[in-house]
Amino acid sequence: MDPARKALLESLEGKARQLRRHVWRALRAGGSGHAGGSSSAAELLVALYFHRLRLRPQEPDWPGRDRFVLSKGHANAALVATLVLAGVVEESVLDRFYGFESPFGMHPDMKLPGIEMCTGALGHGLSIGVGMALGSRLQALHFHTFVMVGDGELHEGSNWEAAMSAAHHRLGNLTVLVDYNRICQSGPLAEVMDVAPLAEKWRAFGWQVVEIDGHDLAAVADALDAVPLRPGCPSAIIAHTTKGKGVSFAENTHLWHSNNVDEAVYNRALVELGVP
Ligand SMILES: Cc1ncc(C[n+]2csc(CCOP(=O)(O)OP(=O)(O)O)c2C)c(N)n1
Repeated sequence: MDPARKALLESLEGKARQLRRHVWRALRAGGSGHAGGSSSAAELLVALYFHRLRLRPQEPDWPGRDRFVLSKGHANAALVATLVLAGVVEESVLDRFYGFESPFGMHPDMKLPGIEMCTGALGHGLSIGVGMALGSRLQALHFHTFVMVGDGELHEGSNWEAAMSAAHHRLGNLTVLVDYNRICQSGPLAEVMDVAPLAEKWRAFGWQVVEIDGHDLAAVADALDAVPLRPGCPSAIIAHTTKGKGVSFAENTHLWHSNNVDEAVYNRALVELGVP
């Protein structure tokens, strides 16, 4: 492998590990939180922020920056952990998760620098992303918009209205990342309400699709490098992931969609994530 690529992947791997440690630290501070969907998104987020997005960490409002909307807003701990790693947000905010008057709560809050949109009511981020992508075109700013959605979130019909309009407007500057961990809040999607076949659905809505292992950083970086997958066409990266990835007792179960985290649980998680 090209040495520069190898160095990039090693650096991203370290950041993904650190991101997960930050997430659990925040959850410990808040006493609870969404470990499952925060952990499944770790590699997607670090590859996005430290490989693909054009950002100026010291100038978070730079008009030409690429936009990222975390539509599955309950994974905010992972987004804020990423912004801490990027130097956009102070690390001390991690210890104020759910704190009184803290800008760091369960869902993204634009009071924090680097947060593009307040989300959390599922099903809205992709419509917002369509608006941003249209705005980029109308203002000739040439930025790319990325939106991350959960697979359970795709139960919301508004996603499919947004998908239809993105294809209609030929938004080649819009990419959706689907965190396809196959588990929603109340159980496996196959039992609750399946979204499969997912790639076919996005294609039917006029999107160009690539499917990857969402924990394989090389695959994630390659997919991000490849978008737009076709000019004039919105892109969907369907990332197969594991809910709760990295901490065995939280993996592959809806019980860790959101759960309480006390000192003992936190210490068990840290043993698996590696103490820094
Ligand atoms: C409109 C709306 N309905 C319900 C909820 C409650 N809720 C929060 S997370 C979640 C499940 C989301 O599942 P998924 O998208 O698969 O999340 P992930 O596994 O990626 O964490 C639900 C129903 C919400 N936030 N918004």
